[in-house]
Amino acid sequence: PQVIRREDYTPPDFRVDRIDLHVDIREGETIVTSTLSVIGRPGRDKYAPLVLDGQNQELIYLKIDGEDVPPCKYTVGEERMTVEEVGDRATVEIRTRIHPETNTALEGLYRSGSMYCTQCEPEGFRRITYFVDRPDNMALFTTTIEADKGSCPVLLSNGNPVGAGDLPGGRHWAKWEDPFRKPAYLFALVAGNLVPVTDKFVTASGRTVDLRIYVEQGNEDKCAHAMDSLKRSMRWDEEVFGLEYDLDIFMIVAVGDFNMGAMENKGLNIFNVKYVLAKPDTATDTDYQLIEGIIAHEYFHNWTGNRVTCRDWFQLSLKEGLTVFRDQEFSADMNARSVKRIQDVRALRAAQFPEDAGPMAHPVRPDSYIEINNFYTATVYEKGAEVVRMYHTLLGAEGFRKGMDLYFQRHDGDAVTCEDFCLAMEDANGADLSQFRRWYEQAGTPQVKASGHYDADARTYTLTIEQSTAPTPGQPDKQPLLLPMAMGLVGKRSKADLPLQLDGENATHGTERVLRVTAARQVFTFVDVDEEPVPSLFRGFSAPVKLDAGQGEEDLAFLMAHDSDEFNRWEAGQALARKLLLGMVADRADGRAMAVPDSFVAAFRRVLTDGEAAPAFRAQALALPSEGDIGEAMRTIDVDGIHAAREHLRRHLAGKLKAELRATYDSMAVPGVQLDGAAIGKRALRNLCLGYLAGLDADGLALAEAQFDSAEVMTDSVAALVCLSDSTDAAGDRALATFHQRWRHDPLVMDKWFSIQAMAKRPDTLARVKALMGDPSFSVKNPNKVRSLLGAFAAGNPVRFHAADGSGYRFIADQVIALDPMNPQVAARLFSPFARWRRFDEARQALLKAEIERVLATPKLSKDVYEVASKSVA
Ligand code: LEU
Repeated sequence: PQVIRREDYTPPDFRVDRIDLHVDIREGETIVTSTLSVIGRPGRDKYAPLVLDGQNQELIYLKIDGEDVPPCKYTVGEERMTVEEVGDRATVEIRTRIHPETNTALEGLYRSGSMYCTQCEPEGFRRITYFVDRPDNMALFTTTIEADKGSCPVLLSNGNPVGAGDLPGGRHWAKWEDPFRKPAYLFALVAGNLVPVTDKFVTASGRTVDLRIYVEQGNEDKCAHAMDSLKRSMRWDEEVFGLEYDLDIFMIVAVGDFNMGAMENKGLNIFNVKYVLAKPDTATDTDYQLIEGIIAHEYFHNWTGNRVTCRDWFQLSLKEGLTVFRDQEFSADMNARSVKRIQDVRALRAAQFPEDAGPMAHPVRPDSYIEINNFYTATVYEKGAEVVRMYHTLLGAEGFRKGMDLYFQRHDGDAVTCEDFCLAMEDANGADLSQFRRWYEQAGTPQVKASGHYDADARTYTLTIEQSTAPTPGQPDKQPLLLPMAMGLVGKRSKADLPLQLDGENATHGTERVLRVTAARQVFTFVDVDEEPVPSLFRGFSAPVKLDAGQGEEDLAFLMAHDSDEFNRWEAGQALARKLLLGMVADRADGRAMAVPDSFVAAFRRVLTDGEAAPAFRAQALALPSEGDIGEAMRTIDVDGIHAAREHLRRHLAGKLKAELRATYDSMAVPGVQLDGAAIGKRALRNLCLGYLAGLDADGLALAEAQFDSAEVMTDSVAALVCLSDSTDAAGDRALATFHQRWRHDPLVMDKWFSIQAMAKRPDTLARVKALMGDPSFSVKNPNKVRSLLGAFAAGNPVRFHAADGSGYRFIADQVIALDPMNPQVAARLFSPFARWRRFDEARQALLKAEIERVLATPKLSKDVYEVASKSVA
C-alpha cells in the first residue's frame, strides 16, 4: 500500500466548482447521477488529466459537455477515474450504480436498520460518486433524492429544502440546496422512516432556526437532553466566541450503525444513536455528559471545521483539536470545571500517552499515513486539544479570542492549515510562537523533571526544570518544547500560596503565574520567599507532560490537603497512589508481602470524610489510577502484578474504612430521579463507595444487590451490576439475567450489558465473552456491539485480555480477521491494543507478535489493519 506524505501536497489540477447530485434509491440498488462543473487550475500542466476519486461503484455512463466520452479518452481503476483532454471549464455528467444494502464498511451511502444514510469523512464520498474527494475542493451542492414514499417518507440533505413532490409508483422526491461551499466530506443524505422532534432557537441577531432531531419511531421520548444540549451549545458559542448559526434549519439524525461518535455534516449532523438517545432509566450520568459534549462538538464544528476547513487530512487537528478544546470548555462551563478537567486528563493518559509511546506514535499534525481512517486518534483529537489549550494559557482568554476572531476574518470559506491558525494567534497578539510550533511537529510525551531547593538564609527558592522527549518512530532526536507552566509555591508553615517574585523582577506577580519553560534545563530563582514551600507545578495540567517532581509521600499528602488548585490536589493523590502501587507491584514481583502504610489510609480517609469538598471531586480523588495508568509508569508492564496490587489496595482501604465508606454511601443517597450536577456528583461518590464495599465482603455484595433491585436510574443500576458481575457469586448471574430480561429490546442498554460482562474481573470472562457473541442482540455488523463486547474486552480488561496463555490474544485476532473484510475501520480499532506488544514480558511479547504476524499474513488485508499491523512489528 502507498504511503501518503504531507510534504507532497499539491493543489488539484481540476476542481469541482458545483455539483448537482441526483440519488435514486431503490431496494437493492441506487443510481447516482452527478453533474459537475469542473474548472482547470491556471498554470497546470496542459496535458494534466482530470482525475476523479471513486471506488466500489459501477460506471453507467460518462459525458462531457453533453457528449459521451469515447473509451480511449478515459480509464477507470479501483480507486479513481482518469479523463484525458478536458478543457479549462467542462460539465461532466456521471451516472453510477451503488449498493447501500451490502455496504458493511459503513462509509459512503449505506443502510442502517430501515434508513439510508451517509458517512463521508474522510473519504466516503468517493463511494457515492466520482469526485475530487479532498477537503480543499470546496463546492456548491444541490441534491435531489428520490425514493419510495412508504418506506422512506423523510428525505434529507445539507442546506435548505427547495422543492419536493410525488412521483408515479408510490415514489417521491425532495431537493436540497446548500448555500455554503463545502468539501465532499461534509456531504450528507438521509432517507428513511423517521420522526422529528422539533424545537426553535433564536440567534443573537434575531433569526429563528428550526431545530429537528430525527429518530426512529418509538425513540421520540429520548431526545430532550440532546435538544437541550444543542440549544445551550448554540447560545454558548454566541456568548463565548461571538459565533452564530448560519442556516435556517439545523438537523440531527440518530443512526444505529455508525463507525464513530458523530459527524458534523453541514446543517445535517449524523449521530451514533448512543450520543443522542437518553432517558434516566436507560442512560447513565456519564452518557448524559457524553451526549452534551458530543452534541456541542458537532455543533461547534459548524465554524471550526465547516466554515473554515482543512486543506488536507494532515491538518485534521486544525478542526478536531480546536473543536475538542471548545467542547471541553463548554462542558466545563456547564458543569464543575475542575472535575471536567480531571476527567479529560484521565482520558488523555488512558489513550493518548500510550499511543505516544508506541509504534503508532505520530505528531498532532502527522507527516504520513497509509490509511487516514487510522489517524482519527487520541493524539489528533485530545493532544490536539491540549495544544489549543496551551495557546489559551499563553495568550489568556482575551488574547485567544482575538486570535480566533482574526482566524475567521482571514479564513472564512477557506481550507487552511495548522500553520494558518498559529499565524492568526501570533498576529492578533503580536506574539512569537516559533518554538511553540514544535508541538505540531514532534511526537511523544515530554518528560519533565523538577527539583527545588530552599535557602532559608537567602530566602530564595530555586526551581530546576528539565525536559526531554524520548525518540518515536522516524524521530530519533527531539527538541525542547515551549511549556506553559502554571504554578504556585505553597508555604509549608502557612499552608497558603506564597507571593511569587523571580530574581531580577522588582515586584511580586501574584501567587500563581504561568512560567514559560523553553530550554532543556532551566532554573527559576524566586526571591523573598518567607518560608520553605512545596511547589505545585503544571496546575490544571497546563501542558501535556509526564511530570516527575521527585516529591515524597509527605509532600504529596501535603499538596493533596492544601494545594489551592483543585486539579493538583487530585493529581497529588494520584501520584501518591501510583507511587504506592508501583512499590507494591515491585514487592510482589520480588516475593515480598504487599504493604499499605497507615498514612495512605489516613490521607484517603481525610478526602472521604471531607464534607467541604464537592462529592464529584471526592469521587475523582478516591478513584485509584487505572491499571493502564500504572502500567504506563513501568518499563515492562506487569499485568498480573498491577491487577493484584490494585485489588489488594482496594480491599485494604475498604477493610480499614468500612464504616466511613458505608456512612458516606448512606449520606449520598439521591431520592427519585434527579439529573442536576449535585445529584450526579452524589451518585458518583456513592457508587464509588459501593465499589469498594462490594469488593470486600458479603455485606458489600448484599448492598450492591439491594441497590440493583431498587435502582431508579440507570447509573445506579449499572454501578451495582458492575460490582455483582465482577464476582462469581450467584447474585451476579441473577442480576445479569434480570437486566437482560428487562432490556433485551433496547440495543443501547444491551451494549452496557455486553461491556459490563466483557470487563468483568472474574476469571472465566473470556469464555463468557465467546458465549455472548451468540446472544441474539449481538451482531458483528454493528460497531456499537463490536465495541461494547470485543473492544471492551481487548482494551478495557487488561488482566483477562493479557491472560498468560495467549487465549485472549488469539480470540481477538480471530475476530479482527473475521471483521476486516466487512468493516476495516472498526477492525483496525479493535486490533490497536496489539500495537503495544513490546511493553510486556518476553512470553507475552512472543504471543502478541505471533498474532500480529498471523493477521499480517491474512490474504486481502485492508489498508487499515495492514498499517497498524505492519507498523507494530516494524
Ligand atoms: N468529524 C467527526 C468528529 O466530529 C469524526 C468523523 C470521522 C465521523 O469527530
